Amino acid sequence: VDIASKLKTNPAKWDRRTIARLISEAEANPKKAEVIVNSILPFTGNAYVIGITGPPGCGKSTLINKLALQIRKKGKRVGIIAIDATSPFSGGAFMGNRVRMREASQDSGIFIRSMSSKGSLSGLSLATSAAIKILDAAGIDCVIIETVGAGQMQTEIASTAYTVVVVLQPESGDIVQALKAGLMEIGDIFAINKSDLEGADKAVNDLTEFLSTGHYRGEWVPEIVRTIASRGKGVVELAQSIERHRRYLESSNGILARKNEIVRNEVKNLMYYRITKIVEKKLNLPESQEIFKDVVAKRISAYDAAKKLMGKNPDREM
Ligand SMILES: Nc1nc2c(ncn2[C@@H]2O[C@H](COP(=O)(O)OP(=O)(O)OP(=O)(O)O)[C@@H](O)[C@H]2O)c(=O)[nH]1
Ligand SMILES: [Mg+2]
Repeated sequence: VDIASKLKTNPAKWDRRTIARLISEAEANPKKAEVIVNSILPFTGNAYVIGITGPPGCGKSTLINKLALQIRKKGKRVGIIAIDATSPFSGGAFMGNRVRMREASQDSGIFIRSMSSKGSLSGLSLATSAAIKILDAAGIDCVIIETVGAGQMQTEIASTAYTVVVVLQPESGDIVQALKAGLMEIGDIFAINKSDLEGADKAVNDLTEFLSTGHYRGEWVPEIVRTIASRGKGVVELAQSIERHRRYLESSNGILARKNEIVRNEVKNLMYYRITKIVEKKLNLPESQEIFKDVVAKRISAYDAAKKLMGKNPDREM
């Protein structure tokens, strides 16, 4: 199967069905993901990856919809991956994202895809990295990833994207929440969305004050942009800010540092995945059942059992 040539493309004609199918295959089966990624590797590395994160309901999808259309005006192709953090608490994120991005979904130069974060250790699924590469190899210039920045693990977007936009709304407590979720440290740009609502000035002031204490990574001083996503206000400024950050990274060594961080994170996730598989296999070995009985009977401790099992190689698949 020459996936690469199918995907790699006569730029005039990009095959959405192939992209969609490859992402589905990568999502369903890590072995397939490996085959796909390995075959398209030479064609990757050109797309610029932007992460958009923030608390639930702050307007991320609405903003991405407008941002994607703005980037399209420069003639670039845009891929959007909305990570659906389906949890018992937020059932409807998937539908919400779709509805807010309707305009963008009608643009022939924009490809939108939702992916589940279910079953991942880290919030972003293993398949997300594969999906980014598939879009990249298909000739997409810019990939935007939407993640909900709520839990502690959600800062992984910082190890996935080149530019991270943290979206906040001028609600009392939003900045405090963002602080707790570790979002303040990862934002290259802060969008105070819903600036039509009361409290926007205060939010900007609070944020400016917080940032003046130097709580950000690297030398780049995060920029603050006011937006009203629902009316498309501030979107040009946001796109310009992203472009400034990109130029900053490219003119410093920042871009290489980020690429290293991203690769490290990806390899780490793949290692965890493999180790998890091995642990599961070991737990199912017949000898393991005997070892569990030994622990129940207090002949050995759980610590000893774990050590014993670590030493056993169920097969050579590792
Ligand atoms: N007043 C106001 N409402 C907005 C603005 N931007 C978005 N909204 C509304 O806020 C609600 C949530 O918007 P979404 O774009 O779905 O927010 P989200 O952050 O993607 O939400 P989740 O993906 O569920 O976390 C919707 O009802 C939007 O219409 C804005 O600038 N001003
Ligand atoms: Mg959304």
